[in-house]
Amino acid sequence: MSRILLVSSNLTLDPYPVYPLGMAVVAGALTARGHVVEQFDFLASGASETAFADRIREVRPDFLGISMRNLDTCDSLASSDYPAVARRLVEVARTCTGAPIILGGPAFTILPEAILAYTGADYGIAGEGEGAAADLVEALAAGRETPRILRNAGLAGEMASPRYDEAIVAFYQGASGLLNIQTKRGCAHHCAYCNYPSLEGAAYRVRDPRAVVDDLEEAHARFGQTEFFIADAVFNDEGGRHMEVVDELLRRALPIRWACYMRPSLIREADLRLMARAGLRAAELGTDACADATLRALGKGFTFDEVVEANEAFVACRVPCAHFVMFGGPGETEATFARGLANLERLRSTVVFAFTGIRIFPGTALHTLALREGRVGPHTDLREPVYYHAAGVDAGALSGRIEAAFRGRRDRFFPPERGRERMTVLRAMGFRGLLWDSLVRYKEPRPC
Ligand code: B12
Repeated sequence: MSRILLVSSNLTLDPYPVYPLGMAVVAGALTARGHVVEQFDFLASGASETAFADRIREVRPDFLGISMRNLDTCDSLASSDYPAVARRLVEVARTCTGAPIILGGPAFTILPEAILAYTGADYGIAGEGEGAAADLVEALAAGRETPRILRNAGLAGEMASPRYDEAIVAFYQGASGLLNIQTKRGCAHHCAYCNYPSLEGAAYRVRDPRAVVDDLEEAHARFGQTEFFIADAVFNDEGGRHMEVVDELLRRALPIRWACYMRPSLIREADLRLMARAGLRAAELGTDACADATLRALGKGFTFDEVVEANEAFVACRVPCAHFVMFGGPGETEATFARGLANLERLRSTVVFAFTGIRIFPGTALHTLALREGRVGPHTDLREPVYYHAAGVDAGALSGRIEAAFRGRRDRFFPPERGRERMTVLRAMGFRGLLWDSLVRYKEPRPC
């Protein structure tokens, strides 16, 4: 049995502070293997290095695990460097403990070698942390030789339940009002820019819906939590397994509400009505591009007509939805751009968040394209964000035209900075949760 201190290094406030679910899940798994686990959230501590050092001295861990969620905000118009935060935490930790430092989390998984070298930590687990974290600490405690980077290609057993930490929950209840949960892992789609399949696997693996709802029920009973985000890469899978979670929620009739990510295709109104009855409060749609040609270039596998259809289904059920779109990616031309802006006008009673350029992640089709087009070389350090901007469209001019098209609309956000400002104002006014959903208003009440 080892003493382990897990630390969430995530300081991102956009679009709101997000409960450190990865850390909670690893804590759950390590505890289930008999280890003593404490959790520390750097953001909740007010980013206090002193509080961090004090906690290390108090816990006196045998191992220190640092969870790294974000590399940056994936916004080509802003700059942020979160690995620098992890690197600083490693430096501080070295002054007060000799415990081996283990990294994990999606940001680490995307660039394991570069991040391990940059931060100066001892070990890292790329991929899912449940079994791998326990295997690593047990191997090290037994004095066994272990590679510095472990690549966990997939879980053999059940995904662990998160071990929500009471003090950390209290912080996020105040900061965002949301807790999160996963019902499944994996993404079976092949979007050109996306790294989800390499983070979670390319096939869906579902949790037992009863276990998922047990977790929600427990969080409600322990903390009075009523608002959740389902952090699945895509909640609506083609096989319909998400409806098993919905059925279980309906059966238990918990007084909770939830939001999730959805793919804007194959969204049936009847299913949406059931979801709404089961507590669906809003959905974020991975629309990604606004014209059929750019949707095709991103490998999305649906057309803009299907996006409009999905949007109408949300309107019919009076469930707010938001579309996230990126301009200036592969295949963007003057014609697709004009078509894209016109297409957005077809989306009523919804919110649109627009970005320009697409961050290039290793191992994606976009990376292959960028290599072929000579935009990056085989040795380009992708820790420094590199954005793909379509050749032949002037990124600056594009931004100006999106801004002009969105001017005066409170339900359209560009540049992303504008959304941040508006959300900050809403938070200061006391609103909690997703916030953008408060911008969608329907004249009639929900039909379900
Ligand atoms: C759901 C989600 C969101 C939701 C979150 C809602 C909520 N309330 O939870 C929303 C829409 C708000 C969101 C926002 C953002 N997101 Co997001 N999000 C995700 C998504 C799909 C799932 C994250 C999740 O919770 N997974 C479930 C947990 C259990 O998994 P996990 O954290 O990976 O943890 C596992 C392992 O990593 C590992 N592990 C984790 N910690 C540790 C620690 C140790 C020591 C060890 C050994 C292992 C380990 O074990 C865990 C269990 O297996 C991921 C993509 C993905 N498929 O992973 C992107 C992702 C995390 N997001 C990303 C980004 C960039 C953002 C934003 C900055 C975007 C923006 N501009 O707004 C913001 C930042 C929000 C914030 N404040 O941090 C990036 C981060 C990497 C990067 N590129 O920088 C990802 C990976 C997507 C991507 N395109 O690359 N996001």
